[in-house]
Amino acid sequence: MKKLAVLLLIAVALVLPLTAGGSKDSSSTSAKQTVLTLSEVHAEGYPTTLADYEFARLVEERTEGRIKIDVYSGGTLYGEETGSIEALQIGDLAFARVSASPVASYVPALNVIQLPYLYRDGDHMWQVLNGPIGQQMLEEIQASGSGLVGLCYYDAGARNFYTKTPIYSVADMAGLKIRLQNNAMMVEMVQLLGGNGVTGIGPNDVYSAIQQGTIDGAENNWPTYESMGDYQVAPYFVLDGHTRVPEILLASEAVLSTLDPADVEIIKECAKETQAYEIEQWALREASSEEKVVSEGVTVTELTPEALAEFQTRMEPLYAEYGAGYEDLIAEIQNTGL
Ligand code: BDP
Repeated sequence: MKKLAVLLLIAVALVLPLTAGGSKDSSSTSAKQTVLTLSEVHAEGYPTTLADYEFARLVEERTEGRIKIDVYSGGTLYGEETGSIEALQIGDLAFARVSASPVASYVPALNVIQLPYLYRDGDHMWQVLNGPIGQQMLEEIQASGSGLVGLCYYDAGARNFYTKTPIYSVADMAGLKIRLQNNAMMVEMVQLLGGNGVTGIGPNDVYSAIQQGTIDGAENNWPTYESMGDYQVAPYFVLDGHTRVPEILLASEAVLSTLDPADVEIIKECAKETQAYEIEQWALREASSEEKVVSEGVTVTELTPEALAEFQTRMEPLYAEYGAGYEDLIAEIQNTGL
């Protein structure tokens, strides 16, 4: 009988998960394995989702199965990244792959690395992000006391406006309701262009918001425009390239603090290793998404140098406001690679 009771106890310990991070979260531990959750708004097969799975695979392998990460894609856990960020802060969620844009509401310094027209191109951005400035910014996420830990950056290309009517110049933006990520700086950006920024709509709901007329358009990169199907309801895509906003893989400080510090180091190492993989996947998908939407009839507008210059000069007040106190840093970013 005693033997049976011991066996039963072992079975219960193995099967019944205890909460990790002292919360009601999906993060759980058993005697053998800690199971953690990662939230992702993108669908299966999207570059960031592929990188999430690669991260999970590496962590499980390197911790010899002590840590397992379950990826929830397609926004099934949190359709809005702000929700996942808040869950990380209170330890209700272990990881979230998000855009740097909504993170800036919690770590304002992050606005500096996503100011409109800051980078000359993708290479310039990567030189900055993978150099001391970018790494310092990643550290700043935790140092700011946000409860968030920045693990690594991923590529998300350039963001462009897409609408139901064509845009050839700033004048065509007048009065347009444009969906934006939850970031006050971006709302002001659209205001400076004469439009109205709308926040609070998750990326998976942009299609129906355009279809229903709640908004006139949105802004994003080629893969999101294609993957979410938005090109079917807003078929004009203007190559204004207003921002390059990197993705960030975030962890919950509260959840990480429940793990063995050696495993936390492994987690950080694995995340960094997935960056090159995501960038590779990104390049492939950026090209194939563009090709797909163009073949399905999207009108791509290239701005004349004069029209583009006007988009850029309209951003001056944004630099004055959000760049205040960061003038040297902005100059250093601008001079990187020159
Ligand atoms: C995409 C990002 C995703 C954001 C989305 C958005 O990959 O993380 O949630 O934009 O606009 O490019 O909300």
